[in-house]
Amino acid sequence: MSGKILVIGAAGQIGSELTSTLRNSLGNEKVVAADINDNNKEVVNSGPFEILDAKEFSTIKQCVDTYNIETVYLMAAMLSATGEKYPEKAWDLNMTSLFNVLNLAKEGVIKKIFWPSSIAVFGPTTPKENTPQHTICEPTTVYGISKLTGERWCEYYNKKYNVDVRSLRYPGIISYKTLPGGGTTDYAVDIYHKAVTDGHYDCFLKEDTELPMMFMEDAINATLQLMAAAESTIKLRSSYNVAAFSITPKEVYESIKKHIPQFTIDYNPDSRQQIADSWPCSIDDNSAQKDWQWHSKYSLEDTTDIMLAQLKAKYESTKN
Ligand code: AKB
Repeated sequence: MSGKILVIGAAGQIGSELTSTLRNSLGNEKVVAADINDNNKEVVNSGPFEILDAKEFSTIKQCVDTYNIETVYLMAAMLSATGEKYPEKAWDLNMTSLFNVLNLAKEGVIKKIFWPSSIAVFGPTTPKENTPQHTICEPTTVYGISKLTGERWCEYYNKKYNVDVRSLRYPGIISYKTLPGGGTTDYAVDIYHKAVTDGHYDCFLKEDTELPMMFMEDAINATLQLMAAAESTIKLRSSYNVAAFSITPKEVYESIKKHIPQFTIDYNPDSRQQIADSWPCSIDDNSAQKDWQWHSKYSLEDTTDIMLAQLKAKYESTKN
């Protein structure tokens, strides 16, 4: 990667860790972070930062011109649960931002795009176990509809205009640095925080709701591996299935209990249960394995070890 990189949505759960990993490997000045707010001080203070609304084409274009940007990671999106509260806003943000960067690439202003899709492209009619790369996709959330539509546009821009756009269907991502916001899989992050701070968690999904998840480091590695792969190896220009492990809230609870025996949990499912019930339990990521040698490294037990150690240290340090 020679040219500069712009991460849009750099203050978010995945965007913030992507920004710091890219800055650590390429140098801070090579990675421009942008977000609608400047709340994430680590991102704001560790390199170039711009306030930017991903819906505004002219603002993105100005930023790309100013910094001579070659590659854009578009991480801004409204996730599944918030999207159901604000369907039109979710559609507007998720689609307008994608067209903005696709059109910059079509015009030759930028060379390469990463855009995240999600397991939300699947729906209740999709086979639930080991969900194949190519299968029935009838999503029932606005977020899922926007991601599936986005996938079709990515493929279209690649085939028609030769745009180098690459994408992954992320499962739920578990991380300790930046909180996720507005997703259905957020419980799998919240539960670790509450285990450390309160010793009790009220879970918004049923105990046996099985969903595909991944530790953040695997998600970042998958993203960077896909972006570094030779163009000829990228056979799918819609979006690749990627998987690590599948878990229920009860299994996460039990893995935490091995470290914190007094930890308790209650299950009070809310509207997010319906969304979770429409998604797959497990994902077949054979195409990613075959095309660009993807393999996950972290299991649930690895994730629990790291999450609890990091969060204990974080909450300890804020006490002092
Ligand atoms: C969500 O829960 O909405 C996201 C996702 C699976 O894309 N984390």
